[in-house]
Amino acid sequence: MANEVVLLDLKVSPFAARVRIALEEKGIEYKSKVEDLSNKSSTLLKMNPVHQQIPVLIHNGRPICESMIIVQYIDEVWSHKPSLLPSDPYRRAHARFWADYIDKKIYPIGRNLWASKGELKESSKKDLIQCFKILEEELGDKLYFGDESFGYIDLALVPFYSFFYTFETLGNWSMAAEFPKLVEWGERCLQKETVSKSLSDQKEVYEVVLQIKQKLGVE
Ligand SMILES: N[C@@H](CCC(=O)N[C@@H](CS)C(=O)NCC(=O)O)C(=O)O
Repeated sequence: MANEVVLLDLKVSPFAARVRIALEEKGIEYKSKVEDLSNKSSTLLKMNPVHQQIPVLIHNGRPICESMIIVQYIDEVWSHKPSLLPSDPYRRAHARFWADYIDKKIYPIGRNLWASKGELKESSKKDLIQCFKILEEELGDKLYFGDESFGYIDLALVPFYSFFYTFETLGNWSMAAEFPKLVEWGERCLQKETVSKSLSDQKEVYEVVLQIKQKLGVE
């Protein structure tokens, strides 16, 4: 069977970045179709009618939606390459727990920090710092969240490394001073080509966030 792989994509999206990293980790050739979210394509609306969001992976014409579900699909279909999820059921559950924590906390709280002002911005700043404390503790002295090699939790979190400059600048704290282990971990992940070619530059993300803030009227 031919393997046609298309990704409905967007450079600065942390969710799309997860899928790009997974595809690179597995060495899969794919076609990236960049979406304009202010004018969504008919393909996006047809392939993800429920959420109408990117990323969508279209494998031989069939869509898979939601970034971490896509990553698991990639891991299962291209199983000849080293697995992103651990093989031990307990460690798999642990990896899924942390990916779920990142989804439930980092993006929504981080977005509240940069897309709001006043009380909500202040409370989001406190909440986000608390989340990073928890993640820094979970990482501890390990090289990667899973231990010795880059895996599922790292893949779920590392796209948010691109947002570190945005968070610290708009929240007025220093990631390197407060969370040195997370910053070192992010730099370590970036040494992998699969990661560096998939992530956006921190300043580029900041510029995009400033434009969105302007549109929302929360400069
Ligand atoms: N839970 C989704 C989140 C995807 C998401 O938020 N995508 C954003 C871009 S970063 C999007 O398509 N937004 C357009 C919209 O919501 O209309 C995932 O993990 O894939």
